[in-house]
Amino acid sequence: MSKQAIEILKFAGKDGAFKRKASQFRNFISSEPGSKFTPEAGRYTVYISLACPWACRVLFYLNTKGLIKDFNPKTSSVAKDSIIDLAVVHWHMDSKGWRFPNGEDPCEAATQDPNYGFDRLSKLYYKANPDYDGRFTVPVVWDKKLETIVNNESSEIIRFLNTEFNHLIEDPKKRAINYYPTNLKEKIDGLNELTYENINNAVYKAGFSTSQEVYEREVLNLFDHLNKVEKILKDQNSKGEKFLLSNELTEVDVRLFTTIIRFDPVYVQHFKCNIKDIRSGFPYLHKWVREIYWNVPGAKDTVNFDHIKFHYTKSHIAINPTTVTPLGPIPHILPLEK
Ligand SMILES: N[C@@H](CCC(=O)N[C@@H](CS)C(=O)NCC(=O)O)C(=O)O
Repeated sequence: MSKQAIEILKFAGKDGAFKRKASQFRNFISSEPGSKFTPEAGRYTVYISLACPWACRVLFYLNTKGLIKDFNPKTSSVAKDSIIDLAVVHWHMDSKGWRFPNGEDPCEAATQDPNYGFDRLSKLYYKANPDYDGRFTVPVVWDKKLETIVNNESSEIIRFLNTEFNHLIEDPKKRAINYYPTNLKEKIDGLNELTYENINNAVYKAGFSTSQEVYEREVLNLFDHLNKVEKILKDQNSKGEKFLLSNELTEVDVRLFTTIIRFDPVYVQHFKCNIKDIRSGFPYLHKWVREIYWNVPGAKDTVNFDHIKFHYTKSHIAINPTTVTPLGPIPHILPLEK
């Protein structure tokens, strides 16, 4: 079997449809009595890829809530007294998964593994569980004290980052940020359900499908739901509210943002999600994504278009065997006022 065929089979099942496996480490950091993983400054390292929309949800929380301090987007360094440490993998993912840069293959904005100097993320998974049999995905929350993975599921990680470290955050404005306020919980959960399957994961389902029929079904469903979100944002706009559920950013905005910011630069061409693009086809989504990118303090630095574009186009060799990365769109995101 050719290398390309194997690469495709990794993602798509026999019916040509992409199926995402469930994450396996599902513990919570909590200050509740009896908790195994308590919130402590300097105890945890978060491993991410700047390319990955799931991992960048977590980076968004770390940076906007001040859990990492003085984040430098060019090097990914953070201040030594940050509450949580950060590790960033190379944008290139090969058949053995994510890896760290080395002398022969440097990578701007990637870091070394700060805990063990591992060359690959897989080694961290095996350190936590020698019998691990899942994929070596980012994000990962690593506990330095118990030397294990706390959680590798972004939707859960962002929940405990939202509340459990607040007492350690110095800046009162950042401490007060609450992306999952009690009065909106139900609405957030409801909208998450719609956006996860039909937008966040749908771009992958369209892009990794190996059958025309599955692709068409998925891409049409995706655009159907982009239209629904566009309508929500239009209604919000007429009420003078900037975001999906209120005038304040919530979890549902952050979860959708990391997908929509990748849409025009990558998903349109690489995942064939090209019925329309965001900038010319969805005025309200376009306004919303730029509002977050340009105006939410700390948001812009969580977006690295080089990592995003290089990762998808040079790692998925089944989709792009030449590994040539398209230059456009230029610019990757338009200014706010256009
Ligand atoms: N459900 C997980 C999904 C994470 C995920 O699929 N991450 C991808 C990167 S975008 C990954 O690390 N893939 C590595 C692989 O499949 O080998 C989450 O939201 O945390």
